Amino acid sequence: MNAANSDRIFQALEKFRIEIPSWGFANTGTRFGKFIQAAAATTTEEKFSDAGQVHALTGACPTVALHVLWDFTDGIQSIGEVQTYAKRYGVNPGSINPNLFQDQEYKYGSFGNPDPSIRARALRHTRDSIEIARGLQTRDISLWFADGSNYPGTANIRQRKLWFEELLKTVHADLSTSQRLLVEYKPFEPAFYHTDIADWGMALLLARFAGPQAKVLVDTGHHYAAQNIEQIVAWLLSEEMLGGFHFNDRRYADDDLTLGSIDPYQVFRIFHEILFYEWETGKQADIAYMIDQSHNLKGKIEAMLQTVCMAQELFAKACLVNHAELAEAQKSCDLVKAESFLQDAFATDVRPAIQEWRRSKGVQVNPLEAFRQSGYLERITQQRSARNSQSVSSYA
Ligand code: RM4
Ligand code: MN
Ligand code: MN
Repeated sequence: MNAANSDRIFQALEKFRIEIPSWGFANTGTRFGKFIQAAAATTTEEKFSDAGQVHALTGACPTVALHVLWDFTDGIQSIGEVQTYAKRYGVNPGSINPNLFQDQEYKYGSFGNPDPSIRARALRHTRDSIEIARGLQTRDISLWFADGSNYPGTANIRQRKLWFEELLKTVHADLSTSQRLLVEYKPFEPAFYHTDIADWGMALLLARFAGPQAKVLVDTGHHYAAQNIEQIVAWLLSEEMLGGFHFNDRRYADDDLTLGSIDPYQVFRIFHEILFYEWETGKQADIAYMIDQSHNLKGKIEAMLQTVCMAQELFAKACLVNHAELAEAQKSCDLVKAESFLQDAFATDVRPAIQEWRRSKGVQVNPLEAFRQSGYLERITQQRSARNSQSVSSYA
């Protein structure tokens, strides 16, 4: 690789930070049961400890996304505790994720629930979440709604849209100037007939309605199989409405598989659209890169390290596209040439340059290998296995 290219990779990696989710270290499962792992984290402190490991080994994950119900057992009162863990384990709180789907009350929805007292409860919880984010001085409140219905005719779709508009506007008014609301969409699951925020267009309309600090969050797993995700990304960039990503890969639906395990070229194309936008406009896209993966079978910390390394690799590949030449080829409709700029960048082995960057940062050249050598996994397995073995895996 020539010096110019390794320079580009250095610069790209310098600004590339990716947030890891606290829930990625906990036991998770499918609707048929959970597979318990002896080393899984069950407390907020353990999640911070594991996230701290990922950051220490990669130097690329300084923040951890938190789920209000799962990580703030005493709500707002837990802020101090979370701050202690952040300091202790060297990783800061990141996006705050309200939980509007787990409580029994939300069986028929949260913001879209026909019962005004349940909508009020959902509003209260979202406001508390904004308060928590403010207390922790974190910027993004990330909203995902399970709201929807399972059978035709059972929900007033238009009315629910109005309730969403009203409540999103109300919570937007609560934001401090530095905070943002991220609105996530998902076509189905847990609702199997209609989902209130099913796609990027609905999320975009609602975010616009809510106010200027609301943006769209693209979870890569939340699309129909044939959808062109990078086009959605390009449109959201063009509208200045792309707030962040939840990265994961999928084969069928919202599978939460490891990023790039099925289709790395797609992630590359997404990064390419972002970098091309930045080159063309001279603006820095203000995007929160986050991972949203729950690994049922793989070791959780290993899978997270694998994901971060893959994200860095694909981002580094995307930064090798020569934008000026690509723009020329596009203008003159030189199709093969234009396409080959992407293909050549994607085919480049960027790993040696990434290793150089890691060396220069004083982090592990091979984070996964270093983790295996570190003894951390053996230690937490010993500490946590007794508690985890008591975990319930069956839903019966
Ligand atoms: C959803 C979505 C959300 C996540 C929940 C637990 O599928 O991806 O971002 O918070 O799962
Ligand atoms: Mn998500
Ligand atoms: Mn999901």
